[in-house]
Amino acid sequence: MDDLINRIAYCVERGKVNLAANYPPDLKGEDGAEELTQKAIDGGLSPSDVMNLGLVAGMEKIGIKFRDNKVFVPDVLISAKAMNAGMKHIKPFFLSNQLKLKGKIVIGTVSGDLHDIGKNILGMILQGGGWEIIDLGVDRNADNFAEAVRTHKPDAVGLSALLTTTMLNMESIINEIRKIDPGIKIMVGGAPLSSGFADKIGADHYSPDPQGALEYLKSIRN
Ligand code: B12
Repeated sequence: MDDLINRIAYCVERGKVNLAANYPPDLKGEDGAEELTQKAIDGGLSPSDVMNLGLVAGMEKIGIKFRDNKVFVPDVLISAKAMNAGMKHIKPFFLSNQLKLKGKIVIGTVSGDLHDIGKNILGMILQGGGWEIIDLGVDRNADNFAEAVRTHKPDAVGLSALLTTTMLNMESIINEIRKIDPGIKIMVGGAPLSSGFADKIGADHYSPDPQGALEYLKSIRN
């Protein structure tokens, strides 16, 4: 059964969604994350092991490779698709409260900015790490973030900006969020940012990639 869990992790890492998927070519005709997860659950494995040691572990591996520039955006997208295919069989256990996620993260791209590819990858990697993601989308202003924090009471917020002009909107968004929850952890990221800028605007964490955010979240959980 350990072997089954390792194969699930491998399918997520390689982006093997299901039996019908022709990608990756060397796994053509074999079960993917979807069938293997179903088999693991049907075989009596704990949904939490299947999720954490299989699906999440596979996603963590791809996140590390992405951080190290060993794989690229399409690889992360196909891995996330494989993970979601497996998650379909795990979700009923969340609904019946047998499984708990690590916590809730609100993410969004800040006002004036329509870039969402990096923010979406952030969401996939954090979701792959076992966190519930509330994605506000793009061009979200201080009121939008504050409202989401009031409604969802997340553990942390992730702000993304890709333009040197829109990154300047982050500070007022952070200030507005802190009026609702002064202790909330706020992570910022996006190509033009730096840790110096993050410090200056009062963010708790900056990392150039989603894996850094995942590790930061692990550290605040422990
Ligand atoms: C794709 C793209 C677009 C697409 C966006 C499509 C979409 N759905 O996102 C479109 C065509 C819409 C677009 C529009 C514009 N763009 Co544009 N765009 C890009 C481009 C080519 C790629 C960005 C991207 O997706 N990168 C890939 C992702 C994976 O990387 P990423 O976003 O950096 O995210 C990673 C990290 O930064 C990090 N991350 C991101 N967010 C967060 C958040 C947290 C909390 C954490 C921890 C990590 C994190 O994790 C991600 C994964 O590693 C870049 C150039 C480039 N090569 O970067 C220009 C670029 C960003 N665009 C630029 C510009 C100028 C524009 C426009 C103003 C162009 C115009 N004149 O209309 C408009 C602005 C529209 C708007 N209001 O937002 C400039 C910005 C220059 C600047 N210094 O501000 C760039 C750099 C191009 C250039 N060299 O001039 N763009």
